[in-house]
Amino acid sequence: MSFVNIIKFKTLGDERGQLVSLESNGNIPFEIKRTYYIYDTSPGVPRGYHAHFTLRQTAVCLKGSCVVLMDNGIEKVEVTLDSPTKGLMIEPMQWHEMYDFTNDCILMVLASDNYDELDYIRDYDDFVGAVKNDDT
Ligand code: T46
Repeated sequence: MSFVNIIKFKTLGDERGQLVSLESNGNIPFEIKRTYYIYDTSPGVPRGYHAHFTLRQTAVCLKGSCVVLMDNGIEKVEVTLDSPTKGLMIEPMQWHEMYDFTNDCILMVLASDNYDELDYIRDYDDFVGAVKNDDT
């Protein structure tokens, strides 16, 4: 059993097409305070390379696909996001790297708080040190 949590969203489809509804404290397990999306990514250029101290996020690939490497300081898991019905939980103290974006990829992220650069751990050694300190 991996530490990675992927939420499968129910689709409300009919003959007109598909619809997915995302609700704070419903199928998204926190109050959504911010939404951002990543698109028009440069070929071969990875993103992320950080963890957050307190932020909770759900990443949904609305179009195309990308790969997210999730790392809790002990275990690393690669997750392919390739469906608007799949939400990857990025919890506090989970290092993440995003890569292999297809040209058409639109990666939407729902976040539990406003943007705050002080919530980022951008140095991998600092991250591993913080994970070890959490255990003691
Ligand atoms: C994350 C992954 C999945 C803002 O001003 N406001 C925002 O809400 C965000 C998300 C970013 N920014 C600024 C900060 C940087 O100057 O936009 C620039 C690009 O952000 P960053 O280099 O952090 O982008 P990614 O793709 O490496 O990481 C982003 C999120 O920042 C991060 O929280 O978990 O996506």
